[in-house]
Amino acid sequence: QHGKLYHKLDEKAASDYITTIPILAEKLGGSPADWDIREVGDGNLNYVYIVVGPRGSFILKQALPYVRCVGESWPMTLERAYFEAKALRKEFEVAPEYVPEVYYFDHPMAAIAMRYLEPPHIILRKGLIDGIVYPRLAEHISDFMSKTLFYTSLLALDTHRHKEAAAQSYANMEMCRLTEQVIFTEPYMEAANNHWTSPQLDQDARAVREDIELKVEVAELKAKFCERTQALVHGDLHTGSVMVTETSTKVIDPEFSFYGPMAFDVGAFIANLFLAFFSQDGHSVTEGARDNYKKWILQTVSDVWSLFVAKFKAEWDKSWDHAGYAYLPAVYNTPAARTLSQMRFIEDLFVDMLGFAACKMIRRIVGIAHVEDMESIADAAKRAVCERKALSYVESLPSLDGPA
Ligand code: ADP
Ligand code: SR1
Ligand code: MG
Ligand code: MG
Ligand code: MG
Repeated sequence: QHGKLYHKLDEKAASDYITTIPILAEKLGGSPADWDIREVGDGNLNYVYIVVGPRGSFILKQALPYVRCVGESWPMTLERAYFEAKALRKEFEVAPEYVPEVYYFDHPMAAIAMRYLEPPHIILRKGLIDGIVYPRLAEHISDFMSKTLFYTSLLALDTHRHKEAAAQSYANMEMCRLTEQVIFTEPYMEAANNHWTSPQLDQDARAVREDIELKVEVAELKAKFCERTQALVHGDLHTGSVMVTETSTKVIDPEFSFYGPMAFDVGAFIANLFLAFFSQDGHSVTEGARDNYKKWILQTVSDVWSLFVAKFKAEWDKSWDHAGYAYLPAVYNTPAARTLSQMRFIEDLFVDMLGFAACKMIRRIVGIAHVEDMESIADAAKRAVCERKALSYVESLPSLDGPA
């Protein structure tokens, strides 16, 4: 493509850069003096510019050769932008309603131009902190997950296409390695990156490091994360990777995408809903003011799972006679065989989903990267109470029954 060799953008450099890419300049219309460019990145890793011109707009996202929230001391591959663009395109192919369209990808610049999800779209996590109900969220996100996971798996693909796609995704190993480190390893040892609300949670963090049964389960989940090439997973599907309005749901930021266990995505999303739930008492202005909202979050957890199962099975039912190679129609040729196959598949997914959800909750309380749901509770004592409840709830997983 047209990009020069890598150079880091800022607002001015982004404007100069866009003038060299005709399809982007044309999308904006006018001339550089008419363009409004603003850096709005609030994620942990990258720079994100909103670019608006007289005719149109887009988002320009650029990876840096390091982890933004840590700095240059933690180098990180620019290739993450390539995997993000590739995953966005695949997700857009199978679930276009839920994904911003990619307009342009510049590999050497590690830069992606994509649809600007215009206001009133906001990051779901912020909406959850503000107590906003999203009536279509469970339906939409379960649709996104069922389609992206089903259509990239061996339930839909033949062995060659599945292996080829999986092999290509293996190269996103630096991002997978980061996840291994910050989700499956560091929270269970003394690590300089770890932090928690201290001194309130000192004992709780120690208990996590010393819980042998927990650590053995986490090792098993880590092995599944590293070894299971089941489907193209988003890889970072928390509530900061979803933008919403009352009627629209869009999934962004799949830079961690790889062929991994389907349960990793479902577990990530549900874990972040639980974190939102447990943070509510910290945001409640008067006691009980968020009680109805808490009920809605728990209902959404339950709906996400049950709608995901229903939608995933529906895709599978449509495909039996031109199925992927996992369950060939000649072998699974009776309703009984098909029903049992689906039941076993979903049971396995459920157990792994809860396990991954547990890991995701723990890492957000005692690991390197916390969530705004909790961090925005200014009173440390109040925050610690919310975080402790979330950590204790993890022990009652595996079961999706909401907290008493
Ligand atoms: P990171 O990889 O650093 O987490 P994200 O892709 O999550 O970056 O983007 C960071 C922020 O930029 C998001 O929280 C959101 O506010 C904004 N953003 C990203 N993509 C879009 C988009 N397509 N439309 C509107 N805003 C976006
Ligand atoms: C350095 S850890 C940064 C975290 O932010 C990303 O969004 C992922 O969740 C990653 O684990
Ligand atoms: Mg992000
Ligand atoms: Mg990201
Ligand atoms: Mg997480």
